Amino acid sequence: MTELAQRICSRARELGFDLVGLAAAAPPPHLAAYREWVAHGYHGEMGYLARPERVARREDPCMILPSTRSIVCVGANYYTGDVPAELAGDPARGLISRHAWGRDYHYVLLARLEQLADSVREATGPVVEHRAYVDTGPLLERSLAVRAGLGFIGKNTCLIHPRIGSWLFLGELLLDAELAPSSPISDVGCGTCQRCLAACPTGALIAPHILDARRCISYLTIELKGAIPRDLRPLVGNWIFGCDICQEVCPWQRFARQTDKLPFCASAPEHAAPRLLELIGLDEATFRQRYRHSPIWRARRRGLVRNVAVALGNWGDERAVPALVQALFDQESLVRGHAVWALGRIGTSAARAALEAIRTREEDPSSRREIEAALASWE
Ligand code: B12
Ligand code: SF4
Ligand code: SF4
Repeated sequence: MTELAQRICSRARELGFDLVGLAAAAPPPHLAAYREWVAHGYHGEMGYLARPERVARREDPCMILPSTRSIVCVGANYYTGDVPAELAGDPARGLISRHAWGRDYHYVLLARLEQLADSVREATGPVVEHRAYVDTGPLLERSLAVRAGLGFIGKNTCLIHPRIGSWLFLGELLLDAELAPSSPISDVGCGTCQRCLAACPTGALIAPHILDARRCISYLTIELKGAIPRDLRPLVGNWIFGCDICQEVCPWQRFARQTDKLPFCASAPEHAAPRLLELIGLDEATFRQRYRHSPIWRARRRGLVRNVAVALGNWGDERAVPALVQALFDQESLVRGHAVWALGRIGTSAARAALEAIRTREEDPSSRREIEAALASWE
């Protein structure tokens, strides 16, 4: 390894990255799989993944920064422990996936990558150009991470490191410096295991290494802006932001080491598994104050409360009825429609009376359809 490469790797570790590797600025190895995935429409409403200019950039990182000669790939362990069992098993609580327990990783890790770029510039002079990305850039991050020796892609589609597992955020630094590439990890993989495919509640892992995002709870609770398809709502359970099931069941996770890196820790167990009844009435100001610096910000208040309504319907307990009845008057029709569904699922006479009462008052066509569907299910 050259002196510069060594310096980059040790500085990346100093900055708190758990994994670092170097990749050549060549098209990533899984391009054909990506193109096929998009062609099948598995990206759903994440239209940016299919836009031709964005696909072209994924095909060749030099389309982003023409002078790119190397890519520094990093991984940050975000495993900060588990929700206490009594909270995790309580259907009156919502589950938030581990990646969203702490501060928004995009900002935390981008700042570290910029510091890494500063160190490169100190070593090489100010001429080196760079671009830093975490998640949102037009890069095939898992594929590049494989090339840089950070791990292998499991059948759950996640990048798994054989000694750390997959609770990892990925990031990249595109550099116009020539660095000898790292070697990919070989001879490890899933073998005959299929646990993640069997465990996925919605059947989103339609085949090994292929995820139909339109069925994935992570997509439904974070990326989807409109209504969650009715047939999938019962399968979402009490996940209210993201989903960790296909990683929790993975045998490689036995190697996960708990990180003490504060940015990714939940401020309290309550944050990782909040009471649903405390969230259904969440107002805009509280949402902003509580989630501004969290990944949960992405769902907006309307998305999060929509998810909470679905989880309450899946809880199915009559104690949820009064709060759901209040949600029938939420300013967002999206929330009202999902509260209707939840009341229909709980199905008590009080729930039915509330729906009868708003039947003629609801003006939004989609919420009206939800009411008719809920009432019809009783007839
Ligand atoms: C869109 C997206 C999603 C979508 C779609 C996910 C998917 N699997 O396609 C949704 C919203 C569902 C999602 C969910 C999650 N995401 Co996401 N997501 C992305 C994003 C922005 C693009 C991914 C993408 O291009 N998907 C299209 C598919 C085709 O590509 P891929 O996921 O890279 O999958 C590769 C393999 O499937 C492989 N492949 C295909 N066929 C075959 C066959 C064989 C034999 C092999 C070996 C490989 C292989 O080729 C693909 C191309 O690299 C990336 C960031 C980025 N820019 O890459 C983050 C990213 C993948 N997500 C991340 C995270 C943390 C998550 C969640 C864990 C969050 C959560 N808990 O809810 C879940 C995990 C769910 C899962 N099992 O993937 C991390 C993954 C870290 C890791 N260890 O893998 C990333 C890298 C963000 C980051 N910078 O940290 N995500
Ligand atoms: S994140 Fe959840 S819903 Fe998505 S593929 Fe994994 S287990 Fe299935
Ligand atoms: S659960 Fe099994 S099949 Fe799925 S990613 Fe882990 S090792 Fe691979």
